[in-house]
Parts: sequence; structure tokens; C-alpha cells
Amino acid sequence: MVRAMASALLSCVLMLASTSCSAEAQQRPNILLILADDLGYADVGFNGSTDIKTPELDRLAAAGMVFSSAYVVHPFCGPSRMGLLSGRYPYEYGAPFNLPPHSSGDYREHGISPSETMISTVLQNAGYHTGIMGKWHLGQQPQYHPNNRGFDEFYGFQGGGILYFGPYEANNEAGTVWDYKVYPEHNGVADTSLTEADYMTDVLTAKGVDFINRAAAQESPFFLYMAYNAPHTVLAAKEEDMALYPNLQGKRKIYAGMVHALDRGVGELVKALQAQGLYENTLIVFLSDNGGRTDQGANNSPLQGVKGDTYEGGYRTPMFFHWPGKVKAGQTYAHPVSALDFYPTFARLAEASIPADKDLDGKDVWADVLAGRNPRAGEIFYTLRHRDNQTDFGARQDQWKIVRADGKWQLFNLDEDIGEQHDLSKKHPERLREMVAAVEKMTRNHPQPLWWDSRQAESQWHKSGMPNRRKMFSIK
Ligand SMILES: [Ca+2]
Ligand SMILES: [Ca+2]
Repeated sequence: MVRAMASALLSCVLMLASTSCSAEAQQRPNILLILADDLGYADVGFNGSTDIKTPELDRLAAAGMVFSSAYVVHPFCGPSRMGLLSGRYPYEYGAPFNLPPHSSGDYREHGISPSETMISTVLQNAGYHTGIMGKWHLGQQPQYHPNNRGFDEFYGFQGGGILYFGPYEANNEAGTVWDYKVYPEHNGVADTSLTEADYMTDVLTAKGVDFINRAAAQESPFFLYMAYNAPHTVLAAKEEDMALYPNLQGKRKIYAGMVHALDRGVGELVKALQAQGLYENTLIVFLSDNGGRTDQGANNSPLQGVKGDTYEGGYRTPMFFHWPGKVKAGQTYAHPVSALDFYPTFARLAEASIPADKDLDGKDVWADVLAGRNPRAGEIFYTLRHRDNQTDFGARQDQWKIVRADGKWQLFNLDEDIGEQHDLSKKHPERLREMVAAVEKMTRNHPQPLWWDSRQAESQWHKSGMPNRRKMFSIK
């Protein structure tokens, strides 16, 4: 750090730049974005967990701002990450489904169009040193590879998951080895050094710590995206972590061990920041990419629904911001924010310029968040999930939420009913009608998806566009 500062000062002197030079160079924060995978709403201490202990996350949350109405873009992995990194509804560029597995033939061709400039590229162009450790899930062809999408460094896996313990295998030419069994890679080179004793969550943490230690020696600030796979299936934890939960059984016990390893990893990342003198000028953001699977050990209480649903349990996530001196400690922020907001917000903090033609669906919420103001009073934002024959929707406007699930529209007041138990659509038919009309309009120009997760959905889209679209939006 001393070296980095000295060298930043030196380069400023050499540039004979204005007096703002060194101050500015040190003001731009590092950004550490930690994304859990399929973590339940109630599975961290700061968000109400009583059985799983997450002391490291809780400490950061208490020293920062907890968001009680934070949303990701989509209720499952791929489109959620696409929305986060592109700052745009993935439905607008043909990506409402997970990319099909590595092994399914011509589908390997697909990914997010290189014309969608990601936040990683924006930060990289602004001089940030950028890294992703963990899950990519946004395309496996070279043009979609993280190293070609704004990340200087990538350690992880390109598909939707990886086994937590090896042994791993090299993929064969036909690409038929199950993604989860393929060696992780470092910048395109398979890491064959892993043994059966290595635990993936710890491996990713170690790579993140190494990234931080090396970034500290550089002049530039960093953007590190820790895309942990935990606690996504296939459930597997270290014996010593599960032993900390003698009162839990079955999947919940394994899941608890997985979350524990994630929490321990966050503690190690923080320790590295502190040791390098970077802790004070790093914004740490923590959240999950979607809701938990209650059939796989997760707990979304008090929310209704699970991963994949447009009820709150599908896409409302535990979240905090931590940045000493900038984000005041001990606050809770209750206004709705979206992972769509990260793109413009991070760009602002990095003093980075966003391409003029870039479509963004979120907003820079920084000033509003610090002031406790609502950044989107009266505005509506939505999610959806295409199923065969029909689509689920969820949309929020202030305290109001509409949900379409099981073929039926409902209306809830989240201020009074966070669990979405009391359908108010009969009581407030006009509000329901207006919000449904708004969602109809926002989703009207969605293009045909570039890939599908079922053959049935694919043939329906080919026939008539979004299946049963007109019927779904007509309210009796
Ligand atoms: Ca996920
Ligand atoms: Ca848009």
C-alpha cells in the first residue's frame, strides 16, 4: 500500500497534473461485490437467521447499511447475473433463460452479445483492475469469456455450478463431461492442481485474497466480483463446518456448513483488505443472486416462494453496503433497490464513463441511499419467469406488488404483508389493472429468446411469440 501510494504520487508529480490529482486517485473506492448463489432470505444472521451463524457477514452488516427491500433482476441464476452485470433487463436482449449446459451440442454457441457492455468493462476502461472469482454462467465461447468481458482475471467456472469437492476432469473434445465436474480455470487454463481435499468455497476465497494482495501493489483501484457458488446445489460441506451445527439434520446441516464456509471466506477477504490498508476505501456489497430452495436446505422466511418464483422469496435478497466513513453504520434502508442499480452506481463511484448508447434500466442510487430517500417513488420495476404455456410476473411500485403465478394475478401491500398472504386485488381492482397495464407495456417489445430451457417453450415462441401473452394480460 505504501508503495502504491508513493507510486501514485510519483506519477501525479510526473504528470505535472493539477492539485486534485493525488486526492482523486485515492478517492475512487475499490469495489468488492460478493454474490452468494441461491442463499435463502433468512439464512444470514443479519437478516434473521437463528440457526445458521454468520458472524463475519453480520459484523459488516452492522457496520454498514442493511437493505430490507433489495431485489435481484430475476429469480434464478443466469438472467439474474446478466441483469446485474449488464444493468439491463435480460429479457430485452433475448436472455430470459439459463444458458443450456455445456454438453448440449449447438447451444454451446450462445452467450450475451458482446454489444452489451458490462459494468466490468466500464470499470476496466476507467482504470480499475478487475477480477471475477467463481461462477460466470454467461457464455462459454471465447467471445463471451470473462477475460473478454472486462475482467483482467478470472478464476472459476463458466457454467452454472461446480462440485464443491473434486476429483475434477478435463473436458473432452465432444464437451460431454458434466460442467460441474470440469476443472476450474484460471484465465482460460484448467487448474489441474486441485486435490480431493480442496473445498471450492475455500479455493475461491484464497483466489480472492490473492487478488486483493496483488491489487494492493498496483496504483489502480480494483473491482473484485466474488461469485461464490455456495450454497447452490449439489450440497456438500466440510465435516468440520457441519460439526458446528450439532442440532441441525439432513440437508439443513449440510447447507449450514456451506454458508459457514462462505461466511469464513468473507472474513478472510476482509482480513486481506485490512492487512493491505485497503479496508477503509473499499465498498463491500453483499447479496444473493436469487432466493433459496427450501427443498435443498434454505429458509426464505417470512417470504413466500422459492428460487424461480416471482413471489418475494424468489428474488428479494438479503443485502448490505459497507464502506467505513461513507456508509454510516447501523442503518437499515427500506426503499426498494435493484441489482439493476449497481451498474450506474458503481460507474459513478468509479468516475467511469458509460457508453452514450448504453441502455440502462436501473439508476444511480448512491445519493438517495446515503440520504435515506426513495430513489424510485411511484416507479414500477418487474421480474418474470417464462414457463411452458405461460409466464409468471412480479412487479413492485412503492408498497404495492402484483404477482402472476399459477395463472392468476394477485395484489399485495408489502408494507403490511411481506409474506404475500392477503390478495387485495378484489379490494383495489383499479390498482391491479394499472400495474398490470404497466408491466404489459414494459414487456411488449421483448424479442424472441436467443435460447430456451425447454423444447416446448421454444416451439411455442416460434409459433406465436411469448406464449399466451394477450390472454395473460387481460384481466376479467
Ligand atoms: Ca442462483
Ligand atoms: Ca431498457
